[in-house]
Amino acid sequence: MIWEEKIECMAPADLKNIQSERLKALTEYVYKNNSVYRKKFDAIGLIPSDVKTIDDIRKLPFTVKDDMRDSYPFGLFSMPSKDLSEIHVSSGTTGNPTVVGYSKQDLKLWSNVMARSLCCAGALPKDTIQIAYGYGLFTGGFGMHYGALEMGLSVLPTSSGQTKRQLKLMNDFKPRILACTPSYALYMLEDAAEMKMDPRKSSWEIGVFGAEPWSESMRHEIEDKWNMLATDIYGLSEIIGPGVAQECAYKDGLHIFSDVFYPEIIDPATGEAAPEGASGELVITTLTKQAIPLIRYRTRDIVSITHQKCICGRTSPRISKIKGRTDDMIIIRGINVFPSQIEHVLLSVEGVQPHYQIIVDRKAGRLDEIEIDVEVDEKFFSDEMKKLQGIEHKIQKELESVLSVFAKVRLVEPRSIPRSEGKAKRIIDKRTI
Ligand code: DLL
Repeated sequence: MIWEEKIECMAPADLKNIQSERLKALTEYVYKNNSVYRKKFDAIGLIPSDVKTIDDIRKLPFTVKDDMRDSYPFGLFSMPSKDLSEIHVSSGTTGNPTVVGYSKQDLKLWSNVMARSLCCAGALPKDTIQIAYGYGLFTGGFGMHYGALEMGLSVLPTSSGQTKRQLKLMNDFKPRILACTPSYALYMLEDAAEMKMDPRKSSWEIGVFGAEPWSESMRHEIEDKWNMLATDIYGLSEIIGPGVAQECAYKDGLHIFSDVFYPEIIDPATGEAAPEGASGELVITTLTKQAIPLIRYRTRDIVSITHQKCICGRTSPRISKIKGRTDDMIIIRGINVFPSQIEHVLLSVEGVQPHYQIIVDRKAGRLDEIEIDVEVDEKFFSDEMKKLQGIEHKIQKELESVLSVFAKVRLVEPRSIPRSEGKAKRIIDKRTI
């Protein structure tokens, strides 16, 4: 089933017409209603009538996270705050948080794109969905909730945490869909084992997992252990929350809803368009949002894109799984290292668990060092020391050939790495630079 078949399967030329009309209206709207954008346009001598088609988007300036933070709390709003229906705030590590405001129409848009997403994952009206993303200022819980209601699903809003209760409710109400972070889906396996439940017999058939990076190996682990289809959902608070892009059952890229969230892939260093298929930074323009529309927002997420029609029938462009972030990339002795590369190597080794932490440090007068703590199966700990060391060496060698930099690996006991009910914290950077 395709929720907005007319739009999601539209001929590319028709889609382009819609995008062009929307971009023209958006440019006029922000110029009229937002002083930050007006100043940015004036600074480069751009007037709204310079924008005639979607291809003119390249004439417009980028928007970055600091534009949002610097104008905290209301600067990027294009409508009076008294007219808002809902406000979410994303936690930042430094400075002001990022505010996201929704008008009534924006909430309708959010419900619509989330209904498209859930449908794309394989949900059907009348299914029950267990929403184990956090409800609150984080956009995960509410976004899923609105989309589920729009689609006619029945919602079990468990939010995150209280894992044993999650599992009991799953057993009692038999939801077919599970929505949570992929790391929480793995974490719940441990409680299932303690409760002597067979996870392969769970009622969940489809997972809608996102909000954090996860590799194909992690997907296989979840699909195999829970006996379910694990689909990837992408989104970010600044744009709307979850519901920007979603995988269908073919799992060959995430369909991005480009009639409302126009994607570009750029070279993060130069800002120039990357060629089709090449990896680069995802830049999104919200074509129809009212409260805080964003023009050419630099997400810092690294993806590639294809415009080929999908076997499922959708013509919408598809982005790859998120390959990393321009700011998550760790630079070790001048070499760019992405946590996703490390995860891929770790999970290709038998007996290694998808629970790990990457610790980066720089001792005085020494070069940067990476140490990776990773959990292994219980049975390895009963083995002799020599065998453990053998596995450590094997992983180290493999990592060195992939990363071109040495990373020390430490196998640690099951359950010794802190778990997260939301987004997992994979990197601890102790360097003071
Ligand atoms: O994480 C929204 C969301 C909620 C998406 C539930 C999916 C499911 P933020 O907290 O603002 O919003 O974080 C956004 O998380 O820029 C990515 O770096 C990362 N991210 C989100 N989805 C994925 C994904 C929500 N599927 C930031 N794969 C984004 C990898 C993801 N990274």
